[in-house]
Amino acid sequence: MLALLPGIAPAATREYHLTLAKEPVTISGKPVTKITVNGAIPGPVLKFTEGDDAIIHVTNTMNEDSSVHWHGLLLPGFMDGAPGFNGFSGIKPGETFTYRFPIRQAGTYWYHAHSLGQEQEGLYGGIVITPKSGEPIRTARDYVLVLSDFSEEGSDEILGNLKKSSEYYQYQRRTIGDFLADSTREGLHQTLQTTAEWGRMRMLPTDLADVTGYHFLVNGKTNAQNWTGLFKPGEKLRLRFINAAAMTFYDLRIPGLKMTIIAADGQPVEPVEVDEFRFGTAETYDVLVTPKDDKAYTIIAESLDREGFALATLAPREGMKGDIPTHRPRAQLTMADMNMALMMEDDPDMDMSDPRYSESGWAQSGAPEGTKILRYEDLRFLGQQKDTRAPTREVTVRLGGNMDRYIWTLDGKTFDPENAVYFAYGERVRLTYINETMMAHPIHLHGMFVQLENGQTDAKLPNKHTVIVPPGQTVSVLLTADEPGAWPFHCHLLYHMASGMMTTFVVGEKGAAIPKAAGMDEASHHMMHQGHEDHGPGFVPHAFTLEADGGWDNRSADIAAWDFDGWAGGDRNKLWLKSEGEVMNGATEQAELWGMWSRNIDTFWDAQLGLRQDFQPYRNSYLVAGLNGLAPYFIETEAHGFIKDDGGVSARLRAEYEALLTNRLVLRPQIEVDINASEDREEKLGAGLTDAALELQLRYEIERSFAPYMALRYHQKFASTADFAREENEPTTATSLNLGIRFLF
Ligand SMILES: [Cu+2]
Repeated sequence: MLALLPGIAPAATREYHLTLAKEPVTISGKPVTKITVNGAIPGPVLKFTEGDDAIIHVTNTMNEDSSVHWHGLLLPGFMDGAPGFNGFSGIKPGETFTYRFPIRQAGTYWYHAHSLGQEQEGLYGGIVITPKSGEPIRTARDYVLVLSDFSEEGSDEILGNLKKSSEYYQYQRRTIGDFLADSTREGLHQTLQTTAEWGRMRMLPTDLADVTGYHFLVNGKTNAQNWTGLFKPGEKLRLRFINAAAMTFYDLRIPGLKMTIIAADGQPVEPVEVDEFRFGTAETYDVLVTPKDDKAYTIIAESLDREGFALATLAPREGMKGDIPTHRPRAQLTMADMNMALMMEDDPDMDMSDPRYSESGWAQSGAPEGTKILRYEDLRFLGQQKDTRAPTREVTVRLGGNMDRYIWTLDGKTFDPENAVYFAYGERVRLTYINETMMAHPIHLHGMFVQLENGQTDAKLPNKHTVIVPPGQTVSVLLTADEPGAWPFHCHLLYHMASGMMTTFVVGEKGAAIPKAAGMDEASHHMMHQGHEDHGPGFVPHAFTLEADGGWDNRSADIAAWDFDGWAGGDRNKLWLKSEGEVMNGATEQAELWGMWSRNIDTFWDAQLGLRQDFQPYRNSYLVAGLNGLAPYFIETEAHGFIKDDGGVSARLRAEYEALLTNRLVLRPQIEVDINASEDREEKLGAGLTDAALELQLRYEIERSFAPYMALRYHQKFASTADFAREENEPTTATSLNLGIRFLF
């Protein structure tokens, strides 16, 4: 009977088999080993009809644990596919896991790995669900466009590099030249003031993307391979855009075509006509277009940092190509993008009437005047929201980060499976996201939609599974907590999540009291402790620099020197190793080795405790305690106190600054000062300031990991330390010029 009614499909069982494998692919031209789903990147588009029973068998042929998460789908927690949550512990090597869940919704969604960096490696694909009563909008053709960012580097390598330096991939930072250009344009005073403002906050105005070097793909195809969707002029097409990129925001447009947005994050919205929309990582948009001319139209998705395009074509015939765009200017963040509350805390006398506080740089897409760009405020739910209750409770989530260490936090904390936010079943809650960082974060909640408070009336608030929170801004959403389970809540930028920007939302069972953190019930405790080890990186992050050089001093002695410095360990606890020394005319003049335990105590600071062993000029052991971190104005600072084995007390301060002449040519002044509490006859050191060393290093970063440099060094002994030297007929000052190589590994 049902089958006879046009457009109504009977409930059915839809079964899919997905095979996950590691194999060589040559997407960018260079063969690299990546993860495929059924032999391809992306995996197949899974199609369902609302009301179907989905059965998806996922076979993991890789030699590491894996998982598939169904992004945006309403389903039982155990089927959500995030290891460590709801008792799901991932899919072991060689195993097949069968996901079974009823399809309770319609729209465009996607799936991806929720294990380490496997999503970036290729484990993603689209999901299209037809409404039970058929598509209400008839279109001649229906295309799925999965946008992604493909890297030849492995995801572990990318995360490792970001941990070494958050600027590892950034070659568009502000240089001395930019500063001079701004000074000429805006005046030195204002430019200095702006630069000082950024420096005090220890933030960069060019921080649009953490990772570069991507090839942007549409349905797995590069721009040269040009994915093409065919049409006959005058036909209405539905384009289902899925942003499956690991780290990329796009500005998306199709010059010559108006786009009518009919769904956001799979959920229907009242049609809104735009020329362009900003496309956050993990979001989806369904748009209608009606190309009228017999020509090729280019679909242009330009990455926010203007590093590249994901391009595709709509054409009446295969093999056609539309106009290829040139890059728009890169947006530059302004002080208006900074978190005002934080800034006021920092400087209560700040003049807020300054025009520099009013125009967001992040919002600038560089589109020509008159372009209609989708704003979140334009989104209106199609129909009426069922739950329009006012929230009875507010939960604030602060989005934080530390670019110096590449740690990302929610409420100041990195992911801890012991921590969760608890909700009673059916509770209506306002979630307020306060972005205290200079990056936009696409905040995603599993298992439930939130209603974005975008200024529309309660019944018209759009449903979202992923909400972009722009730099320095506050965004609020409403949540009806009606899906019991332990749901991941995280930033959908892959390396932000991997660096801590995740927590758990626990929704209690119907009729149960709101679970409390202290008295967490056994079930959710069990839910949260299954296999959470999956969330750490699969390697030990580390960053070591070795500078080794040789040269001549002012008495034409041959000098060689080394400086080895770095750490291995987690975000909180690190093992820090240091060694420096100097060889003059073949004899070791100075050599020391430090080993310290380093513990993060504040956003920008580590406390350190350990031992220092000197081998030359005197063999001595010291107990070391001190601080290491980033002071305001980006001054890398170290302060250590020493207690020698004979009880003598001394201290050393070191500060350095990096000025960019260009993005690869770096000038680094450095100062080091030694202080002794009392005279030390054995080491020929006086009390007070004993010596100071100044160094000016100019290096060229061919790569971050390999940089030749030139260093001019000046060393001076002071007061009675200088007297000791004079007694021994030794010089009290020394100057040297050295050439060397700096390695970062
Ligand atoms: Cu983020």
